[in-house]
Amino acid sequence: MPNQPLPSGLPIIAARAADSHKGTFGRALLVGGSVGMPGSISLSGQACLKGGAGLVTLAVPDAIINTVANFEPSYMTWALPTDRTGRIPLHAKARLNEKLHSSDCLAIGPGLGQTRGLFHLVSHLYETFSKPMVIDADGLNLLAQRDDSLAGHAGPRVVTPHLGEFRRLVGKPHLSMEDARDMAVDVAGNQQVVVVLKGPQTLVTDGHRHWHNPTGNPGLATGGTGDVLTGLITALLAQSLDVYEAALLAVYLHGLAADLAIRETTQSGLTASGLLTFLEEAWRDYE
Ligand code: NPW
Ligand code: AMP
Ligand code: MG
Repeated sequence: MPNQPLPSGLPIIAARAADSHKGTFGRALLVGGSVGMPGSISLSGQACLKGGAGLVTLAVPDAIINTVANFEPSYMTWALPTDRTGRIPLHAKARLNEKLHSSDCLAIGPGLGQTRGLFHLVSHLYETFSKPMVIDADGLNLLAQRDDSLAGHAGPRVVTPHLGEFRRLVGKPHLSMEDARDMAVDVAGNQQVVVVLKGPQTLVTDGHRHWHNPTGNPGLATGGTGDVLTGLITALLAQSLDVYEAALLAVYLHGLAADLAIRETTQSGLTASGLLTFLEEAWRDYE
């Protein structure tokens, strides 16, 4: 709740040094968006900026790049070198690799859509990108189509399913939230990933530790709030928090922003873009 003491166990972000510059706070690359869902990845990008990342680039399909760029001037946009099936043409692989090389962390999935080509892209990045990576939304739906959905990754990973996405990931369409919470701890431990199982009192677990988030409210039950969370986690990864700490603090701040927001907007009136505007106040409470 707002104006209450911070719970113990939250990671601390050090105050910015006077000689810091944008490179100090990391370069984040976020991949997503599609025709019909340009807003999702923009919400993630804006949250990533408000989460404090130094430089944010959104990699989006050519068809929506101008729309996405027009939403927010502070991030950069880059045309994802995919063909019409979502596959990366051979000649474009080097360009993508260069982009990945210059990024400190990666997020993939919000509004991405699901094609065979995108399945290959998500699998490839999951299996080869050695730096921290967040997988959300359609990124998770695509991973769920692999033989062993979360196995075989190349670096630190945060996955952020809601219950529907978690059911797909584990192949259990009727799993209850209670059973999903138990299973999320096992999955995190076995696959060495951080699982953020979203919902009321979102669970964050790495299999050894777990956190039941005290902030947040049903005002968050509206399209795009999960995309905001993805951007926030990515921002904290860019600032070198480890995957568990980044997920935990992002989930806490995201819920706190919602608690602060509904004092003005009401729960019914809260939107994902409205939520973004309360992230500043959440930071102020945290600091
Ligand atoms: P039901 O039927 O509602 O009871 P999907 P998605 C079930 C993009 N977006 N929370 C649910 O059950 C995302 O980034 C774009 C939620 C339903 O069967 C994705 O790329 C926006 N669902 C894409 O849309 C704003 C729960 O799961 C299914 C649940 C699809 O993402 C919106 C829904 O999951 C959105 O963010 C729970 N706790 N428990 C934009 N502005 O561009 C069970 N379900 O089909 O993956 O749909 O989450 O909307
Ligand atoms: P997504 O479904 O991916 O858009 O994510 C929804 C976000 O809103 C997650 O951070 C959820 O934890 C949060 N959320 C949704 N419903 C509730 C609720 N009833 N109470 C608290 N948080 C919620
Ligand atoms: Mg979502």
